[in-house]
Amino acid sequence: MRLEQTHLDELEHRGFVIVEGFLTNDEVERARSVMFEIFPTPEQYFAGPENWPEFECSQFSGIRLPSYGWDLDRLAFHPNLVDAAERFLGSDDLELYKVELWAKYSGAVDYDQPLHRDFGNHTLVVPRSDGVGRQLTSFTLLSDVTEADGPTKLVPLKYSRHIPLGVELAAGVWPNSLAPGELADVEVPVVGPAGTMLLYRTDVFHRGTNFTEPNRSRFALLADYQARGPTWMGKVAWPNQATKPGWAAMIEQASLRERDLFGFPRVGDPYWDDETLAGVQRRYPNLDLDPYRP
Ligand SMILES: O=C(O)CCC(=O)C(=O)O
Repeated sequence: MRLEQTHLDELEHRGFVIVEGFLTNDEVERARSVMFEIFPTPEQYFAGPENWPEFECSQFSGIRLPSYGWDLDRLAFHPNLVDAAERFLGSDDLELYKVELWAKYSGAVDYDQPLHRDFGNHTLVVPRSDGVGRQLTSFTLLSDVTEADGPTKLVPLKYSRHIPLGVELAAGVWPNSLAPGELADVEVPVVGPAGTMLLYRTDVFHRGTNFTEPNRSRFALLADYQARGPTWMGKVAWPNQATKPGWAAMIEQASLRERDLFGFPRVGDPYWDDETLAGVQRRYPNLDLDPYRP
């Protein structure tokens, strides 16, 4: 679904927007079949949680970085997500600065988090209040999420604008300066069917929450965007992922524009010469390099 201007206005003023039906059912089903090659299905997991001790290490141990497989990879640069990022960030020169696939299973670990703002580990400084040079973070739900499924909870900006940016970080407390329970009465849970999109600003207080029933699970793909340029913002260094299985296949299948989102050298960049073309072709044997030839 292409986002309406009203969605982007809500993102701007409330600090987040929850969009049901962002993905088609077919897109969800294809992504889930790739995902369950990576993670156990709920049925597999709950048949023997002791077989999957890796999910018990920490609440973040269910996070996998790309590449996953095309039908899942493509959700990180879904045309309607890129379109929303372009419109919200006011630029078509975008950088996809983080992608994570996150599986959570009830009972594996304590998933509760304090309220925090994501800019703490997405920038070296603080976001500008006029929005210049800002970032956009997203969760695409890949399972149905109810109140029992550990939904993300967010605080509309109007309840937190009075809390100066950076106080929690200056105090050296990650990631929260709010007392437990503070603002709990105004938290909004991100519930919805698989295929729902959450977009939020990095200056919005939010938190992960615990499952409240057994045998529940939650799966989501997180993809974050910023306009290319500032050296003080980001999260994942793509070259550090580029030797992973599936990476070459993803880059080969991606369009010129999609490769650009990862920072791949552009058409016309002086990087390209006969030697680099030959080397890149060896590294990505199925990549059509013709557009890059000087
Ligand atoms: O998983 C979630 O629902 C939120 C996680 C989160 O906010 C974080 O880890 O920073």
